Amino acid sequence: MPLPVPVLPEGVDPAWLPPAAFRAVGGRRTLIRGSGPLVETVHGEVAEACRRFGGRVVRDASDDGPYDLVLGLGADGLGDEGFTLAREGGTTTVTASGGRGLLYGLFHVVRLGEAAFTGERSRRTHRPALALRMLDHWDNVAVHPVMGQVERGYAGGSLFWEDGRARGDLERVRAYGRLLAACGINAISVNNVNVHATEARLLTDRIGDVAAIAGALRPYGIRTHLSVSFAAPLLLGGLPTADPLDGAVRAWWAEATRRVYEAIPDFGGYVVKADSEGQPGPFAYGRSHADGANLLAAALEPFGGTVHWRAFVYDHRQDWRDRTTDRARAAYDHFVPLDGRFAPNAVLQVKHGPMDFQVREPVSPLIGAMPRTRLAVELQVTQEYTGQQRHVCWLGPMWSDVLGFPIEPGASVGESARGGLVAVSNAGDDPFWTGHPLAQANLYTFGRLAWRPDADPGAVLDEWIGLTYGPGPAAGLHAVLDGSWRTYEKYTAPLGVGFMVQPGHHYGPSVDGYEYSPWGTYHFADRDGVGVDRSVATGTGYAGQYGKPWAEVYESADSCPDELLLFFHHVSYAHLLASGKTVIQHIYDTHFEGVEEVEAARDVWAGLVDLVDPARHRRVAELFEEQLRSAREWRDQINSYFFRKSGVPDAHGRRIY
Ligand code: GCV
Repeated sequence: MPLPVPVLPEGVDPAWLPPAAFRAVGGRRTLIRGSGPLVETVHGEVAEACRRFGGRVVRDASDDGPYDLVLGLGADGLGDEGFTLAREGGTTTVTASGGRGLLYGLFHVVRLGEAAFTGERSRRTHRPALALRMLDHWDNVAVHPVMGQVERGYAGGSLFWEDGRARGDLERVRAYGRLLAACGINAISVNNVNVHATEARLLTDRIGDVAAIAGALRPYGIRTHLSVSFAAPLLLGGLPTADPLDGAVRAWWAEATRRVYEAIPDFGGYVVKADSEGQPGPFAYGRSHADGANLLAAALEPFGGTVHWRAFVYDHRQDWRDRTTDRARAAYDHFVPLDGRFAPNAVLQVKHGPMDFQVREPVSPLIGAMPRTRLAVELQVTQEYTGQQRHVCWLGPMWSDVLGFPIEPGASVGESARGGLVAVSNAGDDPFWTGHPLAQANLYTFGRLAWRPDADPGAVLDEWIGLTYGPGPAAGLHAVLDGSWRTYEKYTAPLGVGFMVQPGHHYGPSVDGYEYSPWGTYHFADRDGVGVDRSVATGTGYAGQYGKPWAEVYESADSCPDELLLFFHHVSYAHLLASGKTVIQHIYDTHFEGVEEVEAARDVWAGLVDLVDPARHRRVAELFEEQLRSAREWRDQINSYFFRKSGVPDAHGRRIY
C-alpha cells in the first residue's frame, strides 16, 4: 500500500517541498518496481504528485510502457543509499539496491525538475560520501526553567515533545522526516544532550514515546537515536554506582539496551555528553572517556548500534586570573591520549572548532589527530552564536570552508569525518519550522553538505531557493543570503576572537560579558592591544596541537590568517594585517560595513515584495528590522569599546560614542 504523504497542519510552511516542486514528476507516466516499506513511501510521493498534476503511476507492470519515469529496486552494489540515474529513449530511470536509495533517487529527480525529463543522460551513480548524516535535537521533554522546551532553540517548541510528554499527533514529525530525507539526512537524536530527570527516563519506562517517534521517521529512512545520562544506572536502576568497569553497571546497560531494541529494532544508538558542563561521566570513578564510551558501545554492539560520545569536555569552572588554562586546548588534551582505545562502534563526536560554534574559529586540531578513532564532526545549525534566527546568517560557506580544510596530510575535514557529520537542528514547531524563514536554508544546506561535503555551497543555496521559492525571486534571495555569514562576522566579534555576547542567552553584544567568568572565553583587551596568545613560544601552546603546516602557520602573527589573528595572538591595535589595515582600523571599518550590508540586504528583500508570498515576506521584513537594530548595537558597542581602550580615532572620522 502506498504511504500517503504527510498532511501539514493549516498554516505550516511547506519549506523546500511545496507541491509545485513535484510538477515535473507529477505530470508523467511512472512505473515503480520493487517492494518494501520505503518503496511504499516512494509510491505515495509519486501518487500524490500525479493526483495534483495529472500523471499516472503503476506498480510492477510487466508491460514495457512507454514510461517517462521508472523508479526501481534491482541494481546490485549501490549499498542501501546509492542510486543510479539515466535517461534514454524518452525514459528517465532511477535504480537502487535499497529503499533509501530509491527515495533519495526520487528526490534527486524532484530537484532536477523538468531537466530530468529532457535530452539524454548517461548512467551516473550517486552515493553519499558519509554514511551517517545526523541531526541532534537539544529538545527537552519537560520545559526547563532556564533553557525552555528546546535548549538554544529559536523556532518555537519541540517538534517531538510538549510540556512533559511526547506529542500525540505525529503527522508533523512525519513531515519533518520527509523534509530531512529530501536533503539527505538519515539519523536523528530526539532529546537534549543535557539529560535532565524526565528525559533520562526515555531510556526505560518512557521508551514507548521514543518508539512512536521512530515509527514516524522510519518511512523516510531516518534512524532514531537517544541522548542518555551516564548516571542512568544510579538514576534509574537504583545501583550505588555508574562506574563503567563495574559488573552490575555493565549488566544494567546491557539489559536496558536489550529492552530499547525490543521497542525499536532499528534504533541507532546513544548520544552522550559526559563530564561536560555539569553532566555526569566516568571521571567521577577515576575512569577514562574510552572506558565510558566502551561501556555503552558493548551494550549496543549485539544490536548493531553506535554510541556517539561527545568530545566537548572542558573546565567550565576556571579562574580568569589563571592564564595557563586554555579552553581551546581541552578536547585535544583529553582525547588524543585515548586514540585507538575506543570500540569500533564508538564514534567520537567533535565540534568543528575548539571552542563553541563561534562565527569564526579555526578547525579543531583534534579532527586530524586521532587516526585510530572514528570521528564525527559536529556543526551547529541552530544559530546560538550567529543571530539566533533573528538575523539572516546562511552558514553554508563557513561549513564548506571547514569541511574542505586540509587538516591531515592528504585529507580534508570532510574526509576525516569517518564517523559522519552531525549538526544541532534549528527546527521547531514554528509555522516556518526555523523561526526565521530564511534559516531553512541552513537546515537544507547541512543535509546536502553531509551528503557531499565538497559540494559548491552556492549551488546548494540556489537549489534550496529554486525548490522553496521558484525562479521569480531567485536572484534577490541569492543576494540576501550568499554573503550573510561574512556580514554577520563583520558586525560582531572581530578577527576570530569570539564570544563578546551577552552571558547566558548569548544574543547581542557584551564585550566584557565573559571576560572575568569561569567559562574560559576571554579576549584580554587592554589599552595597547587585544587577542589571546595561543602560540607555543609565549602563549598557551594551543597552536602546537596542529600538525604541519598549520602549527607553524598559526604560531606566528605574521603568517596567521587575518580572520583568525586574535584567536591565536595578542597584538597591538597598530598591528598591520595582511590586508594592509591596522587592527583597530579593521575593527572600525568592518563594523560600519557590516551594518551597511544589512541595510542593503533589507532593501533587496523589500524589493521582493511581489515575488514572495505575503506571510514569508512579512516575517522576514520584520526580522530585518530587529537584525538592523542589533547590528547597530553591535557596531556601536564594539567600536566605542575599542576606541575608549585604544584612544585611536577612526581614520574616516565616523561617529563613535
Ligand atoms: C547543550 C554550548 C551551549 C549549551 C550546549 C553545549 C553543548 O555550551 O551553550 O547550551 O548544551 O554547548 O554543546 O553541549
